[in-house]
Amino acid sequence: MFPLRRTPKEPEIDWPALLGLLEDDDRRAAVARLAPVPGRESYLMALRRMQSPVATETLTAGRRLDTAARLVDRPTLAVAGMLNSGKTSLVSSFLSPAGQQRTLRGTSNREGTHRFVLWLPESWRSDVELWSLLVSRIGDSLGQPPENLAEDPVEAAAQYNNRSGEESQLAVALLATDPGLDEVGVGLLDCPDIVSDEELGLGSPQRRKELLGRAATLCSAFLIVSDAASSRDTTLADLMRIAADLMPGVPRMLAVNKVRPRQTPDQIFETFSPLCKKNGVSSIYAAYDYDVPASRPFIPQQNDDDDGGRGSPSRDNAVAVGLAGSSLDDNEPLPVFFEVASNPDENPPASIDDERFLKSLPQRLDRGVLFSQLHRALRINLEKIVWDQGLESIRENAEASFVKTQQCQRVLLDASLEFFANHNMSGEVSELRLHQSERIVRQLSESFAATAPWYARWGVRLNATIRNFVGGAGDLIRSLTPSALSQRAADDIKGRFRSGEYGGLIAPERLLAEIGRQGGTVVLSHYRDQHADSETPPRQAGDVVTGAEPADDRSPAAVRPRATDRGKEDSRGDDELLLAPIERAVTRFEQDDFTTLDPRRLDDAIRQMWSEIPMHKKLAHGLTPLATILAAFGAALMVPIDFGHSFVLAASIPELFAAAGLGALAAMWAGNQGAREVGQQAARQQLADFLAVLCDELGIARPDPPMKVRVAGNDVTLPPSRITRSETSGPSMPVYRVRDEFVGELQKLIPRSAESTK
Ligand SMILES: Nc1nc2c(ncn2[C@@H]2O[C@H](COP(=O)(O)OP(=O)(O)OP(=O)(O)O)[C@@H](O)[C@H]2O)c(=O)[nH]1
Ligand SMILES: [Mg+2]
Repeated sequence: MFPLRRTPKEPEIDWPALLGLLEDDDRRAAVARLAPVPGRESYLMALRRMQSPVATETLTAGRRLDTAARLVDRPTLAVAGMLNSGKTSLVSSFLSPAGQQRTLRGTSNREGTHRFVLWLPESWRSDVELWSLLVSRIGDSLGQPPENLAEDPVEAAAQYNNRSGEESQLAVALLATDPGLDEVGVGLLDCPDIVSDEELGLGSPQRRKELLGRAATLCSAFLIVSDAASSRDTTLADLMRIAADLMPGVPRMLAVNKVRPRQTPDQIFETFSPLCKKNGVSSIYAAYDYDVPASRPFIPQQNDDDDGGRGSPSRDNAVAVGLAGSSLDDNEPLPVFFEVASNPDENPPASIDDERFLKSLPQRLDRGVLFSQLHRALRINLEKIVWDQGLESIRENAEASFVKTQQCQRVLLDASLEFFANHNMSGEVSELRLHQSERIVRQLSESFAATAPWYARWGVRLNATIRNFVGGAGDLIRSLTPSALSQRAADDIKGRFRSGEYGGLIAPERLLAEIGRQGGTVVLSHYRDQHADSETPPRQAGDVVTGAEPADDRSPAAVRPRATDRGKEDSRGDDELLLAPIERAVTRFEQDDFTTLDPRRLDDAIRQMWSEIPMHKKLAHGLTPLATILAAFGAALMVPIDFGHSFVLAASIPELFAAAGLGALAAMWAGNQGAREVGQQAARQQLADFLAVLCDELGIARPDPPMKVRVAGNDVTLPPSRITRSETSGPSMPVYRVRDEFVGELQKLIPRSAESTK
């Protein structure tokens, strides 16, 4: 027995399980949201957030595949063959009497089949979803949607024969259902012959062959019908070759009809088997000419009642009556096909068991084959949607969120550096500046006062230690500038800070202007988007756009003009939105900056410095060095107070000295590695803290990993911020990452096959 069943190699996709994964927003979630609030998103949620149509496409493709998987149980047998060989008669033999009436049989051209007629079990109509999928599948394979075969035999005959005479009709399959096929559970495709002359105008042999090829993709087996006299006909050889070419993996069988009694079944076998072997045809069936009484001894009778009934009893009666050569209700007799064997002993009707009747063939067909091709196409489609479209756009979106966040962080760092860094003539950062917080000023003044030699302290009303300073900045300033002279000196120095001659005075407006200058209003698109949202129809806030800048591409240009096109008023609007969070950031930094200088290293550095100052050298007029130094510290504290809150002065220690006119001291400090490092270390911490607070308030994730700054030709990594993260109530720019756990699970449930990557 030939192997009719082929093992399906296609990977099975469990759609409900896959859907579960695509909806999972927990353990197997597709996306991790890292900022602003950590969380997880499922594949479908992520696509919906991105407003991607792929979410719906995935669901549609999945459902189609799922439906197609259920069509696997619905095989169809192609019945093709020689002109007038009895193809339609063979198909008829499976139908109910009513169905038989709707077929068209006969030798004249008016009785020829000139359309593809697909007979399906009546029961297949009951599942509406499956039926429509089936119908669309038929349409897809032939290129035109099918047409129903009329219930009325006369009309049906006209359709069968294509009496409307249009060649194009050849591609419109006729679709009929019949209860006679319910038991066997297969469809039968009654094909037109492929030799009918072009002159008929009903499709050239070439066109018929081409359509046969397409129709063949619907079928899970191919039955070639020939009459006994055609064993040497080249058309038969052609047909066999075509079938082999069209459906290489599909079982092919030969049905020899109208066998005359002078040929025994084994002779039939002998006659046709060389051709069959050559073309990979696996079985030979034969039916004796029912019109010849001498055939009767050769015609076996299948007993349907024993096996639970493979056909309708009425049809069996028709066949049985047919065998007797008479007719029933206008029904013509029908041929009875059985498999012939090479051994004559196996061919007498009595030794033909049920398996050898053609009517048993459907039971033995591989039901997985019919829709395997469709199934495969749908699986690849789903695979492509999920992997190449869905996951890919989620990935791009996540990458874009990273890139955008990094751009924002870079802008904020560069803007901060304008204040927090001292730049040399060529614009490079030569040193970082310290936020001259009360804490830092207090530390510096204490250390300078405690270590100062006697000559330096002259005229300063301070004890050896000023560690008993109490109260706020005001008290500290009074202690630092105790005399009218030192106050005047402090005022002068203050003027130099305020004018920007020394240090960086961080005022929210100036920081905003700097952020703007660095391109911040473009990269901080979440602010612009929110602004635009309040003017235009609502859109999801915090949504990061996939792909390249600018983000404006997303909304119709008509509703929202591009940033560059907008007038000054609009950009002022954007600036106003940014000002409040920047103000909050500066104030918060001012309050939360607890950075101190390393006290031991500070004292060491200052002590060493004092020792290096030549005792006799007058460093300033009127005031001793210590008094001048303290006046400079006092001035540094006064600057922000003068402006009110949310101002921060950043200045390096050498800058403080330089502003106080202590150039030699400035050079000395800058030249002493230990001294320089003690200031730079604290400055790095402060810069990191300032950046972190700025990020928090502007709704941008803090840099992770920490950012680098190039200082005096070296890459310096900023430390992690010590200020606790706070959430902004304003717009934020989320950061997403695709989770490996999801990709791993996806690979298990819908493996990426080689075909889909083509
Ligand atoms: N004598 C005899 N006639 C048969 C037998 N089987 C079919 N026929 C007749 O052969 C003629 C052609 O049969 P169809 O079933 O229409 O053949 P077909 O292959 O569908 O024909 P086309 O579709 O026109 O190619 C009909 O008149 C049938 O009655 C048989 O075993 N013996
Ligand atoms: Mg026919």
